[in-house]
Amino acid sequence: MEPSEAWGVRWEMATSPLAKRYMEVATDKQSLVCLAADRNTMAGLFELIEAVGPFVAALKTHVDLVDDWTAEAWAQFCQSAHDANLLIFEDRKFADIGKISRSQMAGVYDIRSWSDLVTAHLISGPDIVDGLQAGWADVDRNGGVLLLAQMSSRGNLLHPAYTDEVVQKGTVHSGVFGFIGNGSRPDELQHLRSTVGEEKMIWTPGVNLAVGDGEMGQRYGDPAEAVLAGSDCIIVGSGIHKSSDPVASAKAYALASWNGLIQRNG
Ligand code: 5BU
Repeated sequence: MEPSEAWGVRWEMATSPLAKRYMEVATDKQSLVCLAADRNTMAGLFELIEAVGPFVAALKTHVDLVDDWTAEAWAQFCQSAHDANLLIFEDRKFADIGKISRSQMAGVYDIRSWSDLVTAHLISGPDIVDGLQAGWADVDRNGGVLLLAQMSSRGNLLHPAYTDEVVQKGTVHSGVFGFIGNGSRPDELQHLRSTVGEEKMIWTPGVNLAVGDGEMGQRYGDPAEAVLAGSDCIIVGSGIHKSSDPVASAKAYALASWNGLIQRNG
């Protein structure tokens, strides 16, 4: 199937080359799954990406939770992600003023040099997006920002009026790739999609085939329902990396997400 057929209006309206790249890979693999690779050792990460890389469309990292992190091992890990044709998304949740966020793209982890996407809160104002874009520009790379419009965790403070303002400011900024939405609540997602419009991506954590409450306030909704409600990518962590059979789980999430997309555009 061609991406234009699978994605319909989202493909037509997308202006971001990164979004088009993601939709192409997702169509090739018939998977709208972003793997949240939350393992604490480099060996665990390598094992995971080698097993499930073919069944996911993007890789989400938390570079600062790895116990035995080294720059060399990380570069190799990023190479494995490229080999599997994955965009690399560092879920850093930047929140500082623009110039400091720019500097935080460098530092020990040098996020600007290997990430294609990063998350940011808009709590400090819209200049954070320019700061992050300047970070990529400093190393002659392009990237996209996913703004947290909603979160999946219980009791979070991203209230509807805040969400609407994030969307208002984010939809008009070319450095914004899209928004993080709450995958656990299809009604919230539907509202988010109606305010975002058709151009920008909405990616959603808080999805699991076992719907309900997760650890420490995490909430889970059904992956296909999230896509039907307007999500373009389901972010799945423990549903895959803690599964007794990560490959079978990755395939199951891929199938659910792909069916959701076909149904959405059907
Ligand atoms: P899980 O194991 O599928 O619950 O992992 C979810 C991942 O998504 C994890 O890496 C979180 O940091 C990330 N996440 C989230 O769960 N909820 C949010 O609102 C945001 C990110 Br933003």
